[in-house]
Amino acid sequence: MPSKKTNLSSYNKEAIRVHPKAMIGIVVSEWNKEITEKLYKGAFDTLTELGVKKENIIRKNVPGSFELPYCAKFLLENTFVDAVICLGCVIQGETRHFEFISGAVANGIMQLNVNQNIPVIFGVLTTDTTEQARERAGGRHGNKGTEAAVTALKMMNL
Ligand code: DLZ
Repeated sequence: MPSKKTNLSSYNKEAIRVHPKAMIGIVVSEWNKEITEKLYKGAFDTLTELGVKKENIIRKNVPGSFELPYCAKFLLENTFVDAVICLGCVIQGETRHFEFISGAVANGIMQLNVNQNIPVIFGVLTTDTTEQARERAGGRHGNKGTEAAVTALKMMNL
């Protein structure tokens, strides 16, 4: 059971089943690219390690996290993905962009989940500082891209 102390970055491989034809979409925000590329690597490596074929992973880039729900919807409507993982990083700045963007993307992804039948995973870091984001993109707090990948596979198994 994941908690504040044990997160999904450490997972039980045996407990996760992957269909050989599983197809996953990953949408990556280009804003804070240093972080989101690490999230992507975490997600991609985890999916392939657990049995998803490289050629069955569709990557799409978007300019910022705000655009993640649109692109997730695009993949749901135009491809045969079994899950979509949205990866982004919103860092608190001097303006109120932070609240608007993180609220909108969380809400947009939640709406996709309740309105259709394919899981869309929220892999968006919302941090006060770049350092906090680094710690969650392969640093001492694990990699939230890995966690998003494990979550996608678990949701596909429901
Ligand atoms: C504009 C903006 C700002 C200020 N900060 C971030 C951020 O920290 N993380 C992120 O993913 N995107 C940011 N953006 C860009 C918006 O997500 C969006 O791409 C633009 O507002 C255009 O719609």
